[in-house]
Amino acid sequence: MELQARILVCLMVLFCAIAASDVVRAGSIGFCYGRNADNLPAPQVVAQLLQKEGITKVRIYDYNTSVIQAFAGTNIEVIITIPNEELSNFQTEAPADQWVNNFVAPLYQSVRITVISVGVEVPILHPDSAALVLPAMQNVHTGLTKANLSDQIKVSTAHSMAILKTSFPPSSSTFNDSLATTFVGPILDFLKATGSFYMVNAYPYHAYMSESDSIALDYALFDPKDVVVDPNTNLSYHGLLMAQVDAVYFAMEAMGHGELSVMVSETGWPRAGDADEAVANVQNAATYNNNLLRLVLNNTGTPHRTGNPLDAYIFSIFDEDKKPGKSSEQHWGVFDTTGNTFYYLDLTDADQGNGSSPQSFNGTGSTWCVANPSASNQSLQVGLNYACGKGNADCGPIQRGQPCFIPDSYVNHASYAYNSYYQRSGDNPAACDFGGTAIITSENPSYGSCVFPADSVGYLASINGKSSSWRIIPCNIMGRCLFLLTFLLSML
Ligand SMILES: *[C@@H]1O[C@H](CO)[C@@H](O)[C@H](O)[C@H]1NC(C)=O
Ligand SMILES: *[C@@H]1O[C@H](CO)[C@@H](O)[C@H](O)[C@H]1NC(C)=O
Ligand SMILES: *[C@@H]1O[C@H](CO)[C@@H](O)[C@H](O)[C@H]1NC(C)=O
Ligand SMILES: *[C@@H]1O[C@H](CO)[C@@H](O)[C@H](O)[C@H]1NC(C)=O
Ligand SMILES: *[C@@H]1O[C@H](CO)[C@@H](O)[C@H](O)[C@H]1NC(C)=O
Ligand SMILES: *[C@@H]1O[C@H](CO)[C@@H](O)[C@H](O)[C@H]1NC(C)=O
Ligand SMILES: *[C@@H]1O[C@H](CO)[C@@H](O)[C@H](O)[C@H]1NC(C)=O
Ligand SMILES: CC(=O)N[C@H]1CO[C@H](CO)[C@@H](O)[C@@H]1O
Repeated sequence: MELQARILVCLMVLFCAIAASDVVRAGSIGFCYGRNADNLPAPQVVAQLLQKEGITKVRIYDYNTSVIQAFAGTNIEVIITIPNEELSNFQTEAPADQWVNNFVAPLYQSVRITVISVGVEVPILHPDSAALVLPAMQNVHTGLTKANLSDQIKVSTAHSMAILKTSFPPSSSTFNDSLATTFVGPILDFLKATGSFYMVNAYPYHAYMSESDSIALDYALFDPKDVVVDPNTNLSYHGLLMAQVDAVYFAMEAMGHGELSVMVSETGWPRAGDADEAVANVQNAATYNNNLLRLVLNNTGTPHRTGNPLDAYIFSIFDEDKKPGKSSEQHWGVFDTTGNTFYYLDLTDADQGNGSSPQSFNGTGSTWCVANPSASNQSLQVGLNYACGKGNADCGPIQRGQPCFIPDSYVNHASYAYNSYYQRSGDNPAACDFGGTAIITSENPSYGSCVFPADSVGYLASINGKSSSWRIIPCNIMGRCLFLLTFLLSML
């Protein structure tokens, strides 16, 4: 081949790689982290759990510092919330600026905060506060703009499906008349002007429970055999959730806002309930959430917006024993408090939307050695004693008052000490054992100002090559590139 031709082919390959990584964005899955419970693991442990599972998005319902800080130094994107009761504190610019400057901006240096949800389902849950939502959104956005953070952090607010007057057929859906022009319209204008998106909490479970005579359970659970056709558009819906999301799209279009995207900020299925909630069971929860994962990660969008990646957050990481209401309300959890799922859940590619994976975190190929969170305290104490004693690990940062002392737990302190020992041994895997209480990870365990040292090239990376972050390039893009390449080669 001529040199020029070779260069051309190389450029072509490069172009295809870049095009693929730019164009392709599959839908992504996040998890809601409800904490209305008295038995949950520490936020730090939860952050480790999500990283271990390859979950890169989380939504919390307040702006609790210690919870947010637990995600520092991870690749997990965090949606934080200004709770409904606090909207009145954000009605003028000064306090919103202050909140952004004193709270959001410092945390943003180490935590990937991506969205601030200003209130949750306000017009339905607290109709009297509806007028507080937009001013608070505007003031927070203004504060972010002044702090140069408005590109990185979007402001939105989550609505329930109850804000729609009708939702079927999706194509005839509209917003509640009494809220449409006064409440929804100005918010949609704001979302458009600020490059944000619409958040909807959509629950086929609730729809089914209130209309079980007209909604088939299989349809609510995404059974492909159960198809519902919108008579106006002839679009086929395999799954009620997709019809709900399209209902929101159509309602927004009716308001002149066809350009906005919808994020499913909550969905899921309870795994247990009262006697009259028999469909709240493990099998249905597993079916719903696995189908949801598959559909969202498959990048098929909704029938009305095919190819428009749909991001969805599964409610919830854990059961919440303090949540009021029927028994189902306390059983939305996917993970038990030891970090195991209650049922099989296929989280493979859960991080696909971002193109990064736990193995490729930060792209450096570094590895760290940390304590296994399921090891007993007693055995961690033994390992800790060895590492900090004979092992000569650097245990200064885990002393009281030092950056890695908090969280004050065996698992955290052992992690730091184990990693120090492991790094000093030159990433020798044999040095990450400690009686089986240690594990090698490619996820940087650093948080806040607690930095876990690492070498630039790790052992795991070099043995299994998992350090690169190539994502799967879907056939259509790959096919297009192969075609171009073949075409190019045929010209040589
Ligand atoms: C923040 O969350 C942590 C962990 O759930 C909890 O212990 C603490 O009380 C919370 N702080 C506030 C101010 O709510
Ligand atoms: C925001 O960016 C502008 C222009 O780059 C700069 O002058 C200003 O100091 C920045 N403000 C803050 C709070 O970082
Ligand atoms: C519309 O919203 C108003 C105010 O929140 C509420 O009173 C009314 O019941 C809603 N209408 C429908 C049809 O949901
Ligand atoms: C839907 O399908 C029916 C039957 O095939 C057809 O008559 C009708 O024109 C179609 N409507 C649209 C909007 O495509
Ligand atoms: C993804 O979508 C395509 C097209 O609808 C379908 O053929 C394929 O089976 C889906 N894959 C998965 C894993 O669901
Ligand atoms: C990746 O991790 C290494 C090792 O901890 C660190 O030095 C580097 O700054 C990190 N890079 C990014 C982009 O976070
Ligand atoms: C282990 O120690 C931590 C504090 O480091 C404590 O919170 C936890 O309850 C202990 N676990 C057991 C099983 O004793
Ligand atoms: C789609 C998506 O969320 N992409 C993000 C993945 O993570 C990188 C940083 O690692 C962000 O820049 C992308 O926006």
